[in-house]
Amino acid sequence: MRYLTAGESHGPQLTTIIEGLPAGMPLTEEDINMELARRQKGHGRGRRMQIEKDAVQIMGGIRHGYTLGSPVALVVENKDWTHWTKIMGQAPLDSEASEEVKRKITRARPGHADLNGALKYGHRDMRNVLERSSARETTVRVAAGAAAKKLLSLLGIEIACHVKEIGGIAAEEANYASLAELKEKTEASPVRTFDPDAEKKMMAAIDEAKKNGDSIGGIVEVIVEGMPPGVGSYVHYDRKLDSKLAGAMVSINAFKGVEFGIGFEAARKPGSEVHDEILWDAERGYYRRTNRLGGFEGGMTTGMPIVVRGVMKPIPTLYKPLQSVDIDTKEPYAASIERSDSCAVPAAAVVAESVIAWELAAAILEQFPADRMDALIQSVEEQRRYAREF
Ligand code: EPS
Repeated sequence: MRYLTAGESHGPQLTTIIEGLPAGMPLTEEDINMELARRQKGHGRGRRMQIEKDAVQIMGGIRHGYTLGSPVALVVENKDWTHWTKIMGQAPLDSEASEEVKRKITRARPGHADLNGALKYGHRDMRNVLERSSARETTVRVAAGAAAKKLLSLLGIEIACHVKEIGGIAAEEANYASLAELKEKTEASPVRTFDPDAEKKMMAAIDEAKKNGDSIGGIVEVIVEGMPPGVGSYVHYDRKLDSKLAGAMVSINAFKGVEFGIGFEAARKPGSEVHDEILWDAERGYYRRTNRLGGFEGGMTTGMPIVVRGVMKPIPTLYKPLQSVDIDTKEPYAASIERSDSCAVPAAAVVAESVIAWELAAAILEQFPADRMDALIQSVEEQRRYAREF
């Protein structure tokens, strides 16, 4: 299964085409819109989110609520486009159009794609870079992830996300009885966190950053329950499923690092306190006494919950900008100021959940028969039975 996305932040729409979903899978616009709405929320979002109300249109691949096996095309319109039709228009500009029309950008923002993207593609106007490198694109990554989440849920696999840390304020360890409880609590939180004390402090930190013209980052966690064991592979580097998850996490705008289970703590502990003892009983089959490795051994799922965290740096667009250089004059200048969010970590948790769901669904479709949803459900069930008795 694969997908591509197209579209600029202030262009007419965002588009994705998904290829490889099995036929006969139920999928509706509501399934996708629910996820799009989750991504729009969160304390710290800027004014753009008041303009947009993201809603998907299914433009191909689905009939009467079920996938056909053909590519699925999804579109989300940018409401803000109506204000940008001149600046972002597709038709050539006539010669007397003023420079003002282009809203040209020549002062790169440190930490953004602006300068590297401009010199790679030869853009003297860095708007050509920032319009595509903007995290607005994650809207349709979440739409694609919603299709993946639907597939996982039909296979009895559940996924959730929450915020562990914002601007150096860490939430207490989340003690939840079920993913349903984790979701209920964190979805009700303006910063998508489980710890109500940390929630207040995180919100205050975001307000403080905003007041100072600054931005803050954080850590998000994705948890997956119900993955059958033995998905992925140890036989070659590019089939290790944990490495695909790591790549997907760092592919999210502003994400700089990934951890599984106890993560970097493993460097500070002896092996006896890192590895998970193996047990067996007739009902569960093989399981681990602990889950310090976060659901993976040897690039394959163990059947234990997958626990993966991603680190998001602060958004590089600052209202109090850092020093930069104007690429036309080479003079030092303050970087350009674009409207932005002071903190998008709560929204980024939903993006992380989406890209992880995508990689897991893709790995399942690679390993099991993938043309028909009914056949897929049967073979994943058979894998679970086989693994229990192995
Ligand atoms: C973004 C800048 C802001 C954010 C945007 C990401 O957009 P604008 O420049 O229109 O104010 O709101 O995020 C989204 C639009 C979104 O849907 O998440 C950036 O430069 O990355």
